Amino acid sequence: MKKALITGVTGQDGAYLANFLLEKGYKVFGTRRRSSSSNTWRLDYLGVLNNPNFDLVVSDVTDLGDNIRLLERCLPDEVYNLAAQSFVGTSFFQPKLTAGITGLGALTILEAIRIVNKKIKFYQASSSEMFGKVQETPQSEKTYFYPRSPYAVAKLFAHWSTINYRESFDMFTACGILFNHESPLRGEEFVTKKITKGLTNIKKGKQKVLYLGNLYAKRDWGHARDYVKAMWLMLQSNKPDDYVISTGRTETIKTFVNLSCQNLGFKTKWQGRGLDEQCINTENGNILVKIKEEFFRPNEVDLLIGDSSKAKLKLDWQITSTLEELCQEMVDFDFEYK
Ligand code: NAP
Ligand code: G4F
Repeated sequence: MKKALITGVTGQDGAYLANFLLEKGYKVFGTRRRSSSSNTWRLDYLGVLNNPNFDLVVSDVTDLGDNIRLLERCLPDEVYNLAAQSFVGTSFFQPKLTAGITGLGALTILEAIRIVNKKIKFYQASSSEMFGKVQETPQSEKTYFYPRSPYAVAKLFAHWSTINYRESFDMFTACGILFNHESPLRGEEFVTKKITKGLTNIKKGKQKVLYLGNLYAKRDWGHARDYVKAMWLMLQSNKPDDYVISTGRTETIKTFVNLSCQNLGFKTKWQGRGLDEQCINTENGNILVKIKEEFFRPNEVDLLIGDSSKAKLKLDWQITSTLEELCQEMVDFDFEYK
């Protein structure tokens, strides 16, 4: 039985990846950091928590000794490093904390692997945010990086550290440069979930208005379920390498609002410009969406669209969900659950 260790298993990707690996017959260890309250609802929802082949262990990616003991205890064949302060907005206000977890955290685990057993395969959750102010479109493995946030800078440190350990110590390390991926289990501060949850709440009469920031940034959104499969495929390959994972389609935040409105049966029109732009429910004249300055970032990533030809060719990776299907699944979940 193969053994995998997932850091950050309580997050969106951690839950889907644990579920995927258990279905593949793995023994899975997932780490959660010490907290005074439980946040294992995603694992619970997917039925991972009750699986006899799943163990939830307490560990923090920033502590080397902790990580060495963790590896000695679990003896994994594969480590998936998903733990991060992953919210770009927060990284502008907590840059040092973000660098410590998102950047140095990866280095800490790489170092622990180097000390305990160099044969352990390592996956690093790199990000399309590293392309930032994009130097070419679409973005591929060959595109120059231009990070625009403390989060992206930290991810770039982790990315190059992962490549550096591969080249220096002959370790099997792979980076997945993943573009935005969403799901019903997405964290509530990320824009897609904020939109589906906010509009659903309005539909149910539990919220009056949804406040958003920049409606014109463009993102390449896929489904998290498809993207965790790519992580696994990278570690099954004969040779360690880095891969862009994306859908190749980009849309504005405004388009995602429109899709969500359609799914909820709202008839809408947009009016106004800039901070005065609003989305109106034409059936009753109520304002559904307003703009708030606080949700704009000091620095924006205007356009992301990925070219994942390499992953398709070398890993035989494919997407199975369209943006329309993803949005529908999120809206349905928000309507029925919680
Ligand atoms: P997420 O939902 O925010 O999950 C992050 C996980 O990291 C959570 O389980 C969190 O624990 C954990 N964590 C935070 N600080 C930690 C620490 N010091 N020690 C141990 N664990 C810690 O993120 P996600 O969307 O699943 O993304 C997974 C990874 O992929 C992240 O590294 C993210 O940066 C990266 N990524 C995501 C996307 C995307 O679109 N989703 C795209 C590219 C890359 P708590 O639950 O306690 O907070
Ligand atoms: O949903 P977001 O917060 O995701 P962002 O910043 O693209 O980062 C996500 O994807 C990255 C991969 O590219 C990951 F590495 C990272 O961990 C995370 O998962 O924001 C998307 C866009 C931004 O342009 C933002 O300015 O939506 C815009 N936006 C507009 N109004 C908003 C809002 N974002 C949030 N979170 N909240 C708003 O009210």
